[in-house]
Amino acid sequence: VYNREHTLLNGQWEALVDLYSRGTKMGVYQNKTAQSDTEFYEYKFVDGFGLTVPRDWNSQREELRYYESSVWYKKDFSYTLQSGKRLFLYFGAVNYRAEVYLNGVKIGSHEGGFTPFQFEITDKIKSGNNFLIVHVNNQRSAASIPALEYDWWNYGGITRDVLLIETPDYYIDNYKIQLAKGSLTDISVKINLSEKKAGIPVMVEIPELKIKKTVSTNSEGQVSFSVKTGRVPSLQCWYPETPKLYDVKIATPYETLSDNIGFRSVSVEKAQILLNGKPVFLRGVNCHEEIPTRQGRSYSEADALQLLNEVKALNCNYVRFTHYPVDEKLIRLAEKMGLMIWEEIPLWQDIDFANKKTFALAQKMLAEIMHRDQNRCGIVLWSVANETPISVERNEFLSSLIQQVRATDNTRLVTMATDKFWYDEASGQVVTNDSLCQQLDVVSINRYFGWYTPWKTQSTNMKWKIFTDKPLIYDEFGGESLYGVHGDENRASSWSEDYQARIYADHIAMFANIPNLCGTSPWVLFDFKSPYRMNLRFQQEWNRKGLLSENGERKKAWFVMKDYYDKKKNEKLITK
Ligand code: GCB
Repeated sequence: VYNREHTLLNGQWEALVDLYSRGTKMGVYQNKTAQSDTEFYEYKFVDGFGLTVPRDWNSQREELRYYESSVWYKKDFSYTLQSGKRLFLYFGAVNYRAEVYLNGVKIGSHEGGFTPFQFEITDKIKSGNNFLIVHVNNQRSAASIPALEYDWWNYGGITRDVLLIETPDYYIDNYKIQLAKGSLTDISVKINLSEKKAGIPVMVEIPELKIKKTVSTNSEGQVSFSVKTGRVPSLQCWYPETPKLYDVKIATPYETLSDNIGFRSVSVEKAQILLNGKPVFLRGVNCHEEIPTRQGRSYSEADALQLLNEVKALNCNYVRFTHYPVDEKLIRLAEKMGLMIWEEIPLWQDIDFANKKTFALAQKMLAEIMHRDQNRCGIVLWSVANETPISVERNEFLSSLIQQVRATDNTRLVTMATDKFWYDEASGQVVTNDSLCQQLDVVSINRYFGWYTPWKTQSTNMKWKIFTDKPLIYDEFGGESLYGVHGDENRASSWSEDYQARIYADHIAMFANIPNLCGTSPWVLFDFKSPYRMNLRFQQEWNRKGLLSENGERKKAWFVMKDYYDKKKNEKLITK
């Protein structure tokens, strides 16, 4: 959407805090003012008393820090839509529920705090002044995704950009331009126009590759073809070290769009992950979409840069964005900076897996994010869940999502994070009972030895033979420390940098025992806000597992991990 003709509706919006969510009953969306002597309204938006969009409300006003309920947002804007044009209202994300009203009339609603949504408003926009009202509610519920409890802050509000997008009457509805599966030279192009009309010429051009091809739509309004890239100039695949993006143009007689698209292939061969056909080790880190110093959601380009600079400083070639889809700005910047990306929907731990509505919601979230990021070559892994408890319902639910990923996108890998494995003292082996992993391309495991799970033996004695026919990512490990605290490296309750660093050293020593290890991502880049963390001496509502403190100071464990990645980077990977 950012490459289309658009107007940002960001900035100051008026806002009403509605603790009991009475506003719908009261008709707040109509924004009425008294017209007669007997009339009155018990709500009124006032200019100057508002909230900034995009941004969570918690970090904007002290009294909203713990707020979990409704806020009504209002924006006045003036617009004149030329005849023959169509207009869409697009939200990057609203956490968690949104009901949208234009000029007093409901135009739609959306559930899910981290994915984009849009409504066509061509017939609803007035020439001149308009008012937009959004009812946002971030109350947690058992049937939601995520559900009632999760280890991060429930930042509410219109947290990402709001755009008005103007298109011609007959517009490019979708384009997917990526390397064809299994090829390092052929680019597959799939384009849909907004209506089912045959014979409309669609041109695709990649000037740097001297590619220019025009194909007419079929009766479905689609074009689908693949182009061979020539030898001169030859296609330069996207690599973390050389994250090449090409300028791509798509044109119909009615509009021209352009995007920066990179081309790479990611696949699995036996127990290895291959990037452009070559084995790759994912040197990653887990990253929440939070700016710790502000205690708020990241929302701007500058925020994205701040987070990703720290990912790069650790010598990473990969980032796991946890536990929800992040802003498109972060994804685009990560790709530009040469980071492979794990993207995940927030099916975190206890989800109502037996609930059909929850399942439909998960399907929709997955579809929304896979659609938004279909052209982002940086994304190599789609994750369907994190640490969910095993049950028949969970297995059916997640298995369907795994199939959905495969049916939508066969050019990336599917995974999920599981913590259902443990060390068996009798056999000296690490074992698992999570059979769902058989369905994945990549098995990803989370286990906090030395923190939640005390070591039962020296880390180097532990034998690993888990799904040895598949690549394995050690996806979460670590422990807590408060920056600046030094103490006993053998005592968890010292909360010391020394104890945390020891956990890292022990894990790194153990990694040599995992034959199918293809990547690691410590938990977590920065200390982050979490209601789970009530130790007032060391935590004060901060999860202290950061390699960096909330102020960006490097803890001892950061240096241990950096040293590991420096060595890993120079290691030659041989095709097994
Ligand atoms: C986990 C979760 C992550 C938590 C982390 C912790 O296993 O996946 O969301 O924040 O542990 O710190 O407990």
